[in-house]
Amino acid sequence: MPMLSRARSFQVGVGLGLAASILLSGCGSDKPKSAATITTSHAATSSTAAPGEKKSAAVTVDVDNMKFAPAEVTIKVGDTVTWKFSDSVPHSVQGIGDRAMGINSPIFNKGEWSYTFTAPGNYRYLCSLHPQMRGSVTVE
Ligand SMILES: [Cu+2]
Repeated sequence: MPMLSRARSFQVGVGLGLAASILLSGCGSDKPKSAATITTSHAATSSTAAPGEKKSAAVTVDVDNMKFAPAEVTIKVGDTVTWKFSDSVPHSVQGIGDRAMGINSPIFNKGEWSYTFTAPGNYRYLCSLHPQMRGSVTVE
C-alpha cells in the first residue's frame, strides 16, 4: 500500500501584510497651502492671553491706493478700528445700512479716524467718494 503522504496542501496563505494602510493624516495642522486668503493680514486681534480683564484691541485699516486694506477685519465687541488715510486723493468711511449708520467719517486727505464697535455683527462700509471702495468689519 503506497502511503499517500503527499498531503501537501499548499495553502497559499498570502497573509496580506498590513502594509501601507496607514494614512499619514496627522501632519499639517495649520498650514493651508492655498494662498487664497488675502484678507488675513491682521484680522486676528490681540492675543487672548489676558486673564480676567477684558482688554479692548485696536485694528488699523489702511486707506491707500483706492482701497481699504485689509478690506475685511474681524474684531471683538469693544474693539476699535482705526482707518488711516494715506492716499493722494481724499476718502471717507461710510457705513452701509441701518446697522452701520454710526460709521460715518469726515472726508480725509490725510489722517486717522476711529470707531469703536459695541455690538456684534457684520458691518459693511464704503468710501462716499468712491463707492467701489468697500470694506467690512465683523464683530464677534
Ligand atoms: Cu475714496
